[in-house]
Amino acid sequence: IEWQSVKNYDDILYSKFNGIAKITINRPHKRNAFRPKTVFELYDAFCDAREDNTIGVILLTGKSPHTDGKYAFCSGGDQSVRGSAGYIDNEGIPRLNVLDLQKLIRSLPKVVIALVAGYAIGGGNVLQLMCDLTIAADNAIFGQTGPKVGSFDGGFGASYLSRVVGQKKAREIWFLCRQYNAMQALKMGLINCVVPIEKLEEEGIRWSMEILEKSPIAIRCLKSSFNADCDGQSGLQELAGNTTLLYYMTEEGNEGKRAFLEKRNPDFSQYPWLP
Ligand code: 2NE
Repeated sequence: IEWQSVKNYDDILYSKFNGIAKITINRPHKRNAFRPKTVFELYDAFCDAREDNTIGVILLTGKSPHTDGKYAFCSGGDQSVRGSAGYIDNEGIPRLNVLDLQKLIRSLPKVVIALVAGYAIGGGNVLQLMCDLTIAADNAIFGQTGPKVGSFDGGFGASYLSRVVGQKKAREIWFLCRQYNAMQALKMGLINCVVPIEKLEEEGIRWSMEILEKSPIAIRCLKSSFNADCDGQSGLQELAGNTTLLYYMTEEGNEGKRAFLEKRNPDFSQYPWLP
């Protein structure tokens, strides 16, 4: 695969190839923990991939291994910049901007696949959870640490996690703060499959290519339908946005617009009231 770099960032790498965007958290010395800047850069890259209509699948991964040989997808919020009201950016402003990133990954109408090698811990586990699919290497380790380090994610990190692995398991994960290996994560339904570490990206590309053969509108409607089941009014907004999109693509919808612009009454008589 000849990945084409799209833009230079400080904390992430961003490249594209044949309908696939790859976003890599690039702070291996911190096990790919994110600071506010990392999250702003991730947000920017995800927006670019959302807006690019040649891109159908986005891979999210972490730069690994570090020079000590250890792998990480992401170890959550960078505790060394955590202040009294959030993670402090260069201007001294406390932020929890990863919550905006979670919402973006959830709602963008393309498939996001996490490729997890090594640690997906704390906010890093929540990030992989937010992705539509997760492919893990056999060395992957998952877990939450919030109650140990004075934090928690009571949003998607609790509610969606419990939809994915069930209430009992989600409570276990948060209350005990244990680490789970790839096979345990697979068994609890937290991830989709486990592959040897050297096959991780190859498998991600294989899944992406299979998805890219499918109908873009069917995939986007399915993603918003899955979201609507859990996401209340914002889930319904996404789903309904797709019905409006499809309506705009019809002759019937265009008759309304044309009539307005031509300053005449619309004529919908030729369009049936389907059963
Ligand atoms: C990930 C884990 C288990 C890896 O352990 P190990 O033994 O392989 O590595 P080590 O030595 O702990 O880490 C290597 C270097 O990375 C830094 C460490 O401080 C260390 O730095 P040096 O001593 O070499 O200078 N590092 C690792 N994770 C970091 C982090 N999150 N922030 C800053 N520096 C980090 C082990 O490293 C670990 O348990 N990490 C902490 C995991 C954690 O508690 N994350 C935050 C959870 S809270 C959160 O993410 C969150 C939330 O709850 C709600 C909203 C938003 C975020």
